[in-house]
Amino acid sequence: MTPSTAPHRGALLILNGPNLNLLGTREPGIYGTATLADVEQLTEAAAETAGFTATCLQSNHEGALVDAIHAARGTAVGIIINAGAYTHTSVALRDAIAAVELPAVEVHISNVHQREEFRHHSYLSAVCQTVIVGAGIHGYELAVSALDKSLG
Ligand code: DHK
Repeated sequence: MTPSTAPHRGALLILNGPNLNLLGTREPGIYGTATLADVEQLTEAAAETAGFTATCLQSNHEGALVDAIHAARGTAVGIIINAGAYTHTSVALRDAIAAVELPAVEVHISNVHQREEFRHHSYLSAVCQTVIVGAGIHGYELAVSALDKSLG
């Protein structure tokens, strides 16, 4: 029988940080009305189409995000991360991404460069292969596409 999906290329870890559990009701003028479940569904679908599986995790806790990145080593082939506000504060997340040596894509739903000055700097960008901002939740699909290409 012909397989109905692309060959399995491994797992992508999809990480969402603080306050992203509130998507759908949180500042909809900035973040839109889609929920975290919607984001995870569309990312899983994009991953599956590209031949990956997706493991989704959201946490409001920095250490839980660090632990998830550590656990990705050996279990995932790439990481997509919207670290929320930790993007602008967390050396720990930056060091975790660097430590596991997996290709990572940083996503922000909003265009952080059009927003407050404190959102313009990211501790993560320098250790991520790709940065996607301002594409709304479509940014997560673009992130899958970026990993699809780079992982060959
Ligand atoms: C999400 C957040 O929670 C903010 O703290 C970031 C990002 C922007 C986003 O656009 O997805 O500054």
